[in-house]
Amino acid sequence: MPALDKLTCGANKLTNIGQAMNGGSDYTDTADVTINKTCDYPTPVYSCNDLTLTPNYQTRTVKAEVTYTAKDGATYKNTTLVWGDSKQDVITGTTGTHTYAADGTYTVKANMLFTVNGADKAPAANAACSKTVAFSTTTKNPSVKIEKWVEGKKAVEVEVGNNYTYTVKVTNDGEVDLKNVLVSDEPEAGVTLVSANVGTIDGNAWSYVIPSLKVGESKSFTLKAKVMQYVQGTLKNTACVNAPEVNPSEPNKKDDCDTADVTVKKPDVPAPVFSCDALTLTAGTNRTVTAKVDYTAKNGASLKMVTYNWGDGTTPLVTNNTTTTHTYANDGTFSVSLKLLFSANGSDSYAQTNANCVKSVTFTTPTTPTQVLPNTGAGSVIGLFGLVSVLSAIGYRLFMSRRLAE
Ligand SMILES: [Ca+2]
Repeated sequence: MPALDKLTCGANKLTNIGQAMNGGSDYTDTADVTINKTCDYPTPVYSCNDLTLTPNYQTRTVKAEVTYTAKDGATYKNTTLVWGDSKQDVITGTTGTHTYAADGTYTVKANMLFTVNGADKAPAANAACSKTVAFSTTTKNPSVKIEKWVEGKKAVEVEVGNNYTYTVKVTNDGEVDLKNVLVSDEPEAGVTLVSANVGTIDGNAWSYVIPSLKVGESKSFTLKAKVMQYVQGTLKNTACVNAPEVNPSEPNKKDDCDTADVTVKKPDVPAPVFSCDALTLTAGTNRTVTAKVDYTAKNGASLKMVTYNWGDGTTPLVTNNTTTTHTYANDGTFSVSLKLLFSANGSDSYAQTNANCVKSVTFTTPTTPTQVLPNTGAGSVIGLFGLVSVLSAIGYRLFMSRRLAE
C-alpha cells in the first residue's frame, strides 16, 4: 500500500498480487482495490479584462492591446482580434495591429482562449473587450494653443509696487470650432493679480470661459499684476487653456500652457548721508568757550558721538551733546576740531573732515585792566577771570591768594 501522498487526486486503483510456486508451475492471482483521494482544487479563474484601441488616423491603423486574468490552474492561450472588417488575427501575446483598407466605423473584439485542465475555455463576455474605432478622411482634429507675454515679451524686469501687464492669447489652431474654452492663469507666489479685462480673479487666480472660438480665431486678454515686495530670482506666471473638444478623454487635463517670467528690480535704498557742517564757537567769560555743532544725518544715518578736541592738550571730550563748553586754563589761540561719529545701516562711521568744523578761539590778557575788582566774593572772582582777561601774572596770583583766603 503506497503512502497517501503518492496517490493522485481522484480514483487510485491498487492491485495486490498473490503468487504460489509448485514445481515448474507458478500460480498468481490478483485482487484490486480502488482508493479515492479527495483534493481541494481552487476554481480556475480566467477573464478578458480590457481592450484598448489606439488609432492612427493618418495611416488608418489601429493598435489593439488586451489585458486578462489567468490563475489557479488557468493559463492564457491566445486572443483572436476580430477587426470588424472581416479580417482577424490570432495573437499569443497581448498586442496586435491592423490597417484598414477603407474609412469606416469598425467594432474590434478580443476573443480570448484559456487552457483549463487541458481544455480550451473562453471567458465570460465582457463589454470592455469590444471597442469601436472610426476612420474618416473628413475627420477634423481639434486643437487649441495659448501664448503669454509680459509687457509684450517673454520676460521683463518689473519694479516693486508698479502695475505691469500680461497678455494671454488663445488660438484655435485646429480644424474644429471650439466652445466653452477655459483659460486660466495662476501666478507664482510673489505676483499679485490686480485686474483683468474679462473673467474673474479669485484667490489670485484668473479664469475666463471663451464661449466660442472658431477655427483660426484668436482671443487676447490682458491682466494687470504687480509685485508687492522685492523677491530675488524669477517669478513665473503660467496661463493654460482647456477646450472640451481637445483631448476629451482627459477632460480636466489642460490642453496647452505658456509662461511669462518677471524678475524684480532691487529697490534703490538711498545711501545714508551724514556730515559735520559747521562749528560755532562762542567765547564766554573766564576763558570759557561754547561749541555748537551743526550736522546733517539723513537716509537712515544718525549722530552717535561728538569728539571735541579743544586744542589745548586736554583729553578730548566725547559726548552725544551737540553743544558743550570748555574752559581754558591759559590764554592762547586754540584750534577746536570735531569728529562726528554716525550710525548708518548698522555700522558706525566718522564724517569726513570738514574745514567748517575746525575753528580757532583766542583768549588774551589785555594790557590794561578794564575793570577793578570791587569786592572779593567768589562769584566776582570767577567773573573777573573771564570778563577781564586782563590781569597780569601778579594780579592773577593776588586774586588766587585772595580766593584761597576766603
Ligand atoms: Ca481638453
